[in-house]
Amino acid sequence: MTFRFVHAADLHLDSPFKGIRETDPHVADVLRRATFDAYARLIQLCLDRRADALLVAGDVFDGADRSLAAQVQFVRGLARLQDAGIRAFICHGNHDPLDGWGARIPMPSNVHQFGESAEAIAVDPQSPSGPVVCGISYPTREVRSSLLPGFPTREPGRFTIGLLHANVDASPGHEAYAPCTLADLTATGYDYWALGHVHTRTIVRDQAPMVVYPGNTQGRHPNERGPRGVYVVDVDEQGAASPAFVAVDTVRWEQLDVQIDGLHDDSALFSGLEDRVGDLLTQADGRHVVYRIGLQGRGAMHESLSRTGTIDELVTQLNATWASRDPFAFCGGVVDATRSEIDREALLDGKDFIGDFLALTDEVVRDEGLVADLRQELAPLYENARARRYLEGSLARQDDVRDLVASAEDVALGLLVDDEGGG
Ligand SMILES: [Mn+2]
Repeated sequence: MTFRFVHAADLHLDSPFKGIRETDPHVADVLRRATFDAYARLIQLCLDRRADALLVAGDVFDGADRSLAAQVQFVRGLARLQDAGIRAFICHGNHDPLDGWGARIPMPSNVHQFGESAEAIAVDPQSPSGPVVCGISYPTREVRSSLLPGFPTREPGRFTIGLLHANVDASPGHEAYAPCTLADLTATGYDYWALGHVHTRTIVRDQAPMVVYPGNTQGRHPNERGPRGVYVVDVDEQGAASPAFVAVDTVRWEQLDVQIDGLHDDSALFSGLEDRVGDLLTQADGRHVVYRIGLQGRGAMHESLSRTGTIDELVTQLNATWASRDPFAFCGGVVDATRSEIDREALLDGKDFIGDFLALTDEVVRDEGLVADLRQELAPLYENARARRYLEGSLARQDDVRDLVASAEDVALGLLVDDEGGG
């Protein structure tokens, strides 16, 4: 027996894009189509790889009031699979529960849509020992208990896939819908759990039963960065081979973090950014890129960036160069977290609180006795199991204490200077 399936989830068709401050028409058009284009690539992948089945683990649509355009395009893609003799198995999740269906468009006969009771469906009805897909759909948006108890028991000798939209082991950052644990999934004895819901691809368990989130097919906001796609899985008598990731996204979200320390003029910052944007495009494998810039650090550039209009100007210039290319790189926003430069020597000479504070830290690190005292005082903290989790390094050497004092001075100085109106 050989069997190849494509595992996808969280298509979120017709999803609006969040976190873009302004958008030019060309970029807006690509973004509007992005979830559909990713879906088209997914269908083409199934055809090119001659898959036996496509599995979609929920959140096909973005909203319960799914758009007609999304439904029509979804069915159209499935019909292309039907023409090639490829089966499709779909379950619905919290974004597209069964009670949210608006227009009911008939599905092609190659498609099995799971209902609100779990059931086992043979991939090939003619083959009594072939692979089986067991799945269930959310009847309604809020499913707060595990859906696993309703799943059929595994038929011996048949490769069995579970298809489910669920939060395993309370994955943070995702609603606790259909919560279950990895142990629960393992206990079913299935061969592969094709999951959806967590948007970042994760192989939770890499041996039978494999437990896999493919992530969404298209990133939709600044926190869904990097390549997005699906897994292709080959199965033979030995079981499933390692899932192979294939990107199907059309637009990639990226983050450019830039330190302004040591930069002295706008043109140095700008040309540095130009280079980084070029790199982003080179690394994006032919995809469009939407990126945000995070400006950090302390330096002379802070004053210039704080002037009204400077950052808008920067974005305008970058987009003038890169946003009209094909593929484009579009700057969707800038977060300026820069701070003003600190002249420690000048502050140390000051006859104020900051000057006294710096003189004190200098005194502490010079005095072996004070360093030893401090080390003794801090030792219990470093031995405390809970505090340990938040502490880096150790206090094994006297110099570790000096490093700690230097870091503390840095933090305190930043707060003190900014508090006094320095930026
Ligand atoms: Mn989702």
